[in-house]
Amino acid sequence: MPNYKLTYFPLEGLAEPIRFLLSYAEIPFEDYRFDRADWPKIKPTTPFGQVPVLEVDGKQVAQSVAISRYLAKQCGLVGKNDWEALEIDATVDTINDIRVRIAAYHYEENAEVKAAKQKIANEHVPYFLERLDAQVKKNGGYFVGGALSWADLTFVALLDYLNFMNKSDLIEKYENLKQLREKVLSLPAIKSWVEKRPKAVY
Ligand SMILES: N[C@@H](CCC(=O)N[C@@H](CS)C(=O)NCC(=O)O)C(=O)O
Repeated sequence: MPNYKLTYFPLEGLAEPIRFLLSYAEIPFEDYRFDRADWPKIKPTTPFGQVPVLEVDGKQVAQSVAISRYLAKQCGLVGKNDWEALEIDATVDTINDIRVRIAAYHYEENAEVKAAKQKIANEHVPYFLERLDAQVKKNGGYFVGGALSWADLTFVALLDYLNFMNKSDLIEKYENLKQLREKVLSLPAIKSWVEKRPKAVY
């Protein structure tokens, strides 16, 4: 088995979907969480000045979604055919559209711009969530094809971070998404990861 090392800030954020996938695939990995103060030193050692970065036997790669897709291929979470793989990719892109809307206002420092961005998120995010909830209902309790995929793991892995930024439980009103969260969190490998992971510091 190759040697896996995941480098990220000391928090869940964009690394957590990767950690969920590594855990689900039962791939042992070094979960390297550096001190924020060390970032200026680490940044130039990464491929594009951003983290997460995965190293596989010393080879580095960036981009959390691409890394997740790669790991999902290794543990059979990419759908039964190319069409399902496409639907899974599209779902992950929608999940990231939600994250981008929320992060846009969360990280904005100018009060006026922040309020405007929050207004956009307040309109767009429920619109997307309602449709994702209906998608899960239509697909037998999962996002795609009535079976677990990396879209399900990605969604649940990112939820804590999204809820933290949004200061509320985003899926409170969405029964199908809530059931999906319970289903993913009760998978033995995910349950054991969530129990043992460091407490997130955002
Ligand atoms: N599209 C990239 C985005 C990576 C990203 O935005 N990383 C942030 C942390 S969440 C980062 O490295 N920020 C520090 C910097 O840019 O200096 C991914 O999904 O991996």
